Amino acid sequence: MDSDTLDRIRSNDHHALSRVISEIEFNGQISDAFFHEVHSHANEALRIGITGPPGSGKSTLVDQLIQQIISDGKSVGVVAVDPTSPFTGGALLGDRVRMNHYIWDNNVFIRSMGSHGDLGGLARKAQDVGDLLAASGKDVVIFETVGVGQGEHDVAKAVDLTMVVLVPESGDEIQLMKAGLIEIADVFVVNKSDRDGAGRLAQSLKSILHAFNKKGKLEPPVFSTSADRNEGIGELYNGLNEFIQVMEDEGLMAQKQLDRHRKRVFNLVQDRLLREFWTQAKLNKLEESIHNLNSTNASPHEVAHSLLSAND
Ligand SMILES: Nc1nc2c(ncn2[C@@H]2O[C@H](COP(=O)(O)OP(=O)(O)O)[C@@H](O)[C@H]2O)c(=O)[nH]1
Ligand SMILES: [Mg+2]
Repeated sequence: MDSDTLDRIRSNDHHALSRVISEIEFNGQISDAFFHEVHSHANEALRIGITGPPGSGKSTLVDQLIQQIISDGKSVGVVAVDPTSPFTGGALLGDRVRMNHYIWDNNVFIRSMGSHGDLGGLARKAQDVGDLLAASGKDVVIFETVGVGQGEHDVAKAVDLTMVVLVPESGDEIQLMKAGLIEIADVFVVNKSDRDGAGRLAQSLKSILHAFNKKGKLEPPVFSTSADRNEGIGELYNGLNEFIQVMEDEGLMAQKQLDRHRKRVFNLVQDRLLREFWTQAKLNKLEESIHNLNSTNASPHEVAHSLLSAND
């Protein structure tokens, strides 16, 4: 990546943005110096993660939020993260339709990103993509993740606020707790409020959240929407802004950002060390030791010890 690319990112060139995001997605070689520059030019974009079961209406909700954000005079970058997709660059079908809708709008950038099986790297990628969009001047960055497992937990590490979208069909509260969604959620949305059971779900969620709330974390508010009918969206948008204001006033946002920063440095160091350690010679040695399992009595500890003491 050269300084021309950086200038283009900073001048909100969506083609350049898309190109660099592909590099990040496919683990391209981007220098630390480039990321350093990007980071130093990143504004204070608010980073929001939106997760929930497939079909709960996340994309519909994001579309409505985009409208709210641009009516508010702000710009937004949306990245649909699909951890299950080995997808090659660009967009999932639905997102391509969305993208076309805004193709001439400099205030809205939308694209998709797969994880390519590299789940652990998702948090790092989301952080870098967030910086990139912030450097292009976006006021809000939204990551939409399919809630199917580890993916949303990775993305939650890269955002200021995680919104979990549920629907009356998404199962009972016990399942929710098992999935660890209560741990990562800052805000809940009960979508498809036009359906039976939505009011009941919102009520029982509220009482659970009240009972289980941890110190040092605000009790997550629960919003009710019907995204495809544009109902409850204005209330959700205003409620989000109020919630964020409280987080800021109480110093919780700053704390969260510091924690994120610390963790990010930690992960970068860990990634680098692992990459540097596993040279081809060491990988070969490991394979040899596995090959000889029957003839030697080397324990995994012994093999690890010898690899760690090797010089190549
Ligand atoms: N009844 C009802 N359907 C909705 C609502 N919001 C979205 N949908 C529909 O639910 C389906 C899945 O929505 P989508 O946004 O693609 O869900 P995602 O997989 O979570 O991104 C689509 O057919 C939407 O039109 C809602 O509030 N009520
Ligand atoms: Mg979707």
